Amino acid sequence: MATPPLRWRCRRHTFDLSARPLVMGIVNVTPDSFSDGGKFFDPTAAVDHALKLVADGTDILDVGGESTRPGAASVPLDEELRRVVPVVTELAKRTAVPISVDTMKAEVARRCLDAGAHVINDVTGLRGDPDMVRVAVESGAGVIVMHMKGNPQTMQLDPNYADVVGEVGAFFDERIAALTQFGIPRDSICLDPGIGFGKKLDHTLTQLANLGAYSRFGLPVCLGVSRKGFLGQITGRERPERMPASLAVACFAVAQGAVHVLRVHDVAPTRDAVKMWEAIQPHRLH
Ligand code: 8Y4
Repeated sequence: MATPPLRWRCRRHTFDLSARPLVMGIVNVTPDSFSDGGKFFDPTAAVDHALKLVADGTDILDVGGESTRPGAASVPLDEELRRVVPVVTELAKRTAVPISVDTMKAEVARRCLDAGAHVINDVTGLRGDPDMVRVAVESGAGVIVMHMKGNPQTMQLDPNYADVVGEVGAFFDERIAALTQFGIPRDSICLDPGIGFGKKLDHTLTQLANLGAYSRFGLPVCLGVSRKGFLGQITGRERPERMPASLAVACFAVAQGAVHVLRVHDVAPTRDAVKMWEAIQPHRLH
């Protein structure tokens, strides 16, 4: 059966997701990742890292200034703006690669879109800030609608589901209906099962084994597994040693044919894996 074309509209850029999955490279702009050690945040290191990801073949840069790790403290608006806006501004001048902004704050999204960003990656699924939907509508930005049970402070306390895939699918149904009603074009929406966001190991493995369940929406699906805790639970490895497991899971997801955007730290190996999948895929017999 021929698969229909799949496109993702993000302002002046439209991604073609029929041919191969996109690689989204993670650019963390937090003091623990890049800092001059003083009062003033130095965007140079973050920009240099992002440009390295561009050289490695990233299709999108996901710039974030607020750690969303379980239990992480929230970052005040002025501090988040001070971290990400200079980085997005500089990147928009120095690369044509589309930029995504990982934020829960409408004002951060708006300022980054003004600086040239294309995508809002909001881990609350645009439920966190009441102004976020308006920012998305007015800008025409692509939006990543991620599932999270609870909030970053509470999500890993004791998440429970009767049917995790069914509940996340119902969440997508509700969000797509609400967002399109408010004027966000359907073809600008990308869905994300939110790996590790209010899920125990069993929930994560169930989602990863059944990603095809989210294909019924006919929308792109983004997956973020890179270096996450569940990989450590299975392999016993700490974060710096989780690249091979991250890559393996990304490949298993892509091979299911149900993932279109891979959010990763390690762009170069992921890009190689995608190239290999792209070479093999057309040789499938009917
Ligand atoms: C090392 C450092 C290991 C950080 C794990 C982490 C997703 C996301 C995050 C995701 C989308 C993270 C912002 C969690 N995860 N956005 N953001 N999908 N769309 N933790 O899965 O990477 S932050």
